[in-house]
Amino acid sequence: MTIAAYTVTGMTCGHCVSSVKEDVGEVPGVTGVEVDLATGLVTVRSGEPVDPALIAAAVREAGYEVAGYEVAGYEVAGYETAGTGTAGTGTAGAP
Ligand SMILES: [Cu+2]
Repeated sequence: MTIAAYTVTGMTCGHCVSSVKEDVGEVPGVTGVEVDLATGLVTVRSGEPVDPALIAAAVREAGYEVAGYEVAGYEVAGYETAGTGTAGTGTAGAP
């Protein structure tokens, strides 16, 4: 399983969270989406790595922007990662 953490900007309320969850959840291969409204962190679980461009497109479709992302705790080239946290260590949410 792959866990990727995306930093999404522009979300302000529960409706925003729902929109992002819905659109990102429709990306092929995605098995789970968790959103932390306070931090803008969107945790995406998938069986195999999903092209970040597809996630970014889904986020944009929902009306928001991806500011950065990390896969399994390390920074990935292509987006400027906001912050240096270590999301993706498997602690986001109980099974
Ligand atoms: Cu909202």
